[in-house]
Amino acid sequence: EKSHPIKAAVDKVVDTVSGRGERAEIPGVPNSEPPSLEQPTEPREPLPPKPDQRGPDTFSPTGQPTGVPQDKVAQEGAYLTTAQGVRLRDTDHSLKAGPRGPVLLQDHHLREKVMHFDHERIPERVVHARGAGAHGVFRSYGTAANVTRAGFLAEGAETAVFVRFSTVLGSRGSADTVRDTRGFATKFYTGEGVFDLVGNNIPVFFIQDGIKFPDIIHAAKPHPDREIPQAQSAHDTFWDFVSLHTEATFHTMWNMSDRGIPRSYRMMEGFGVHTFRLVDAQGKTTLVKWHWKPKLGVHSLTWEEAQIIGGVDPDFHRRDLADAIESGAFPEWELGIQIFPDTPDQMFEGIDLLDSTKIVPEELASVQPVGLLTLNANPSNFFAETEQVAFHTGHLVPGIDVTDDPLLAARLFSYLDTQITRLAGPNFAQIPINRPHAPVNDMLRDGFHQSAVHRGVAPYKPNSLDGGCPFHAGAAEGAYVEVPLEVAGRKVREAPASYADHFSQPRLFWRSLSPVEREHLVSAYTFELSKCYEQAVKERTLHVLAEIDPVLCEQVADGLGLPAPQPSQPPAAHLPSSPALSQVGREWPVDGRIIGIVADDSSDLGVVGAVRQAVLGAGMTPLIIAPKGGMLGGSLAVQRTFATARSVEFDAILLAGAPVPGKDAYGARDAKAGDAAGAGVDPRVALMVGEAYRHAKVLGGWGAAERAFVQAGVPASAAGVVLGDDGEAVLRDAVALLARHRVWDRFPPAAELT
Ligand code: HDD
Repeated sequence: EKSHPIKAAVDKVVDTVSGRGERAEIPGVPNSEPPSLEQPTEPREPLPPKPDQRGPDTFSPTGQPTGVPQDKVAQEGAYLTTAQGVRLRDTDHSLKAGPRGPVLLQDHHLREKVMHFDHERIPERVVHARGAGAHGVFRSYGTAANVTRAGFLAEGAETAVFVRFSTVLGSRGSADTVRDTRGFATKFYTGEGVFDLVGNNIPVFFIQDGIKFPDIIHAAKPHPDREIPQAQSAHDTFWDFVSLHTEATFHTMWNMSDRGIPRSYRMMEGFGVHTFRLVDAQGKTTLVKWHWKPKLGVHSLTWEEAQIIGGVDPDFHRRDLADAIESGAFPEWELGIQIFPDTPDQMFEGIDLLDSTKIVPEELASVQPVGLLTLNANPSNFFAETEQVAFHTGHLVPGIDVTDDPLLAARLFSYLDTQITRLAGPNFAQIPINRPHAPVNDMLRDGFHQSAVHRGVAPYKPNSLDGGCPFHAGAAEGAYVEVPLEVAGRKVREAPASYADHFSQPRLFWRSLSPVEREHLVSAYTFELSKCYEQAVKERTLHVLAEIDPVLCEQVADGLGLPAPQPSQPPAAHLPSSPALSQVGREWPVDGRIIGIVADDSSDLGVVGAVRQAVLGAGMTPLIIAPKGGMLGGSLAVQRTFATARSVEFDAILLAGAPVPGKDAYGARDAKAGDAAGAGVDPRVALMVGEAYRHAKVLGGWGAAERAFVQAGVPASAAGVVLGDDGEAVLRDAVALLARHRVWDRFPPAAELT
């Protein structure tokens, strides 16, 4: 009987995978018996566990590990087994009464397999559901040792860390490049217990009091009736809330600025937002704000680019982080602190340090570096690590304490509480990624998912039956001791008078941005409000903008086709600015940037190869883009084809000539003959170059590239278009421009914004 070609192919794969005929006979199971899969499949080598992925050790009252083999959590031995460790012979067929008969209820393997699958999902985080994580190390400079006794900030201390970056609003499967705040949460596995710094890439928050958190999130999440839009603030309920609740103005402004659409997690600042209290060995206290400063600088996408990526590569930030780490371009941030005296009023230069909607400009209190974070390993398993990691603002170590910021107070409750639902019980600290790297000897017992095997009979204090163990530690033994502050006050539901100022810092921000950043801000407000249906919401937001700056308000009003309202009082004449708030105008390392090199058979492949090497030599990633896959000219590997490449993937694009239309390009045969050579440029290359031009990216080329640019509508004389005869010289000039991220001079902003 002649076998169908597809069946023959499947049988071949099955034979290869199962190693049919090469294995010893299983006792009592003749190999010849149908059905066809008589042999166990050949499993791959189990992955070695990471050193920090140990299962929970438990400690006896004397502090000795109990020796329970907790590493035996999964993937031991070569054979497929049930969850009970029983080896399986077949996992592809249910147990049936005959090949076409009914499935038998006694099929315990079927029931176990499907039961477990049915329960594979856990609730996503109520906010920050979409994220990406990485392991790393934090090396302390010791410069904070005079203000805190935290051991991990002592000179030369090295601490393992896990960082999770996230968006706030979207669901777990939403796109990375939406306009949103980004989470920047760091777990330090210190020798004195876990310290979590649960921050964002924006230094202020929407609300001053945590009791408003459900309100802002309900307003910003998709509408409850249709559950749209996903991962967006561009809708009525968000703007309804923030225009009525004007303490959100400053955070909203950061979101509308380029900070809301980062180029990469590697190119974002991070902020602890609240003021924290540090304590030194003598008990002296200091107030601080935490800052993460990226070594690669702060860079953003353009809004059109961000939207295109949302469709073309929704995993853009996740991929970027993992690729960079895998290629050895380890992202780094310096941790810094702004230091303020711990005065009774907890104010600094007139700024209320307990108000998380305010910054302290860096010009008033410089950020002092205290250590270096390096992310150097990707997670081995997304669910086990990135999904199950549980951060908490109350995970503090000796030397770090909280302040009375009412926003922080709610967080100190919320982060523990939410894990009970998300991780289904109180024992989430035993999940490997959450385990401290310090010995644990608590008196917490039992509960869902308890995996520690505790010893002793007296999980209470005082006790005599376990010899009084475990013992209390004093400060000398590294105990966490709260700062003994005086607390007094009337019991009221009120905010202090200083919290009423909602506009002075938005004004400072507007004044501190460069003209091109102001233009982006205007466009973002205009875009978002144009997406709202309610006229009253748009008009109310314009009133808020009028309080910030008349030009901002007029420009947005113009875009909406509405009149610009007047501010409630005339704008102050001389307002300060904070140059540190602007993210453009400086030069930064180009490590890990992606350079697309477009080439075809007509290109000089020797030059292309040399440019490719030079890109690698500069610590960047070259991707060759050609009409089809495989090898170009038999020697140069192609990474992207005209069909799979899109401009948004590249930080700069170089043309090695003028690629003619590939035969698979729609409309290729109709492409207009461009010039005397009689060849138009491939429409996909034209789209790529045109987009990169609009997104203010560096473009370069040699050979016939100029013709391709002109045919793509890109003026060859435009700023940031580098042309020449020598490919390597073109690359050098392009890299010099890339150090400034984008060629903003290409599109000078309107005179009103300068
Ligand atoms: Fe929050 C998650 C950051 C205010 C309640 N928050 C969460 C994460 C980050 C932040 C980065 C994700 C952590 C991770 O990757 O697992 N949140 C902030 C910052 C805030 C802030 C910087 C203000 C300064 N958060 C805030 C308030 C509340 C919460 C006021 C509640 C009253 N946040 C939560 C939460 C989450 C969370 C519901 C969801 C998942 C989780 O905690 O573990 O508890």
